[in-house]
Amino acid sequence: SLTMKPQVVFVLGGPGAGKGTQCSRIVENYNYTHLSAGDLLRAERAREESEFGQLIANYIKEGKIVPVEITINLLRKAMEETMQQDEKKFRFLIDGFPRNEDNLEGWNTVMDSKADVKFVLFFDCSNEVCIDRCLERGKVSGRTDDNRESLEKRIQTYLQSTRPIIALYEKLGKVRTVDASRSVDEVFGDVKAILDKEG
Ligand code: UP5
Ligand code: MG
Repeated sequence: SLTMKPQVVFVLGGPGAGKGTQCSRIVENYNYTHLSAGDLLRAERAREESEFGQLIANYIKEGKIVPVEITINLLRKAMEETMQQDEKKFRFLIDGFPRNEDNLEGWNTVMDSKADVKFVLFFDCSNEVCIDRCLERGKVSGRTDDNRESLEKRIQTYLQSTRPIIALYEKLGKVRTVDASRSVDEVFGDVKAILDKEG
């Protein structure tokens, strides 16, 4: 049978910018599968037999970016499983990846020939709003990195490593930017306009 080449939208933005929230809204309204690199890493961390559990735990707490070999395998497996279960599910939102040069190199090596990156959906949000949202969530999330110390590091990593990746895609004309500091509904209004236009 004919298998479609996976169509990918990278979803980027600072910690707490609303990537996961908006991806959930997209999935409710469009034919996309949401894959959060962070969620996949947290699930791998929780797996008893994982040889990477401790490494992932340390990286996440320190707000550092896990070596791409680990992340890319999780993403590739999740994409393959999704398409094996339903070949019509070939559109993916890849949330929180690629975050640095290592990530981008890993993607280009393993996935570039296997998938098309349509564009980058960039949730633009001030550091202050990002920090406030994560600290608020930290009261109930149980996430090991929703505390002030980890958040400082996550913001630093975002500014130093991830912004340059977004800038690189910007030069290629591939970034669609949304002001993510507004309400969930307002942000999603802009997201819808972008997706309706891009198809
Ligand atoms: N909220 C959301 N939208 C709102 C709005 N418009 N107005 C008011 N509140 C809003 O939202 C965060 C919080 O804000 C929630 O409480 C939400 O209700 C509220 P969410 O949608 O979860 O934001 P998101 O951008 O997804 O925030 P998240 O914390 O998931 O972002 P990070 O990028 O920091 O986390 P991620 O899970 O992607 O990565 C965590 C760590 O994993 C990284 O620091 C890194 O150590 C590791 N990692 C890698 O190493 N490699 C990867 O490829 C990916 C992750
Ligand atoms: Mg998230």
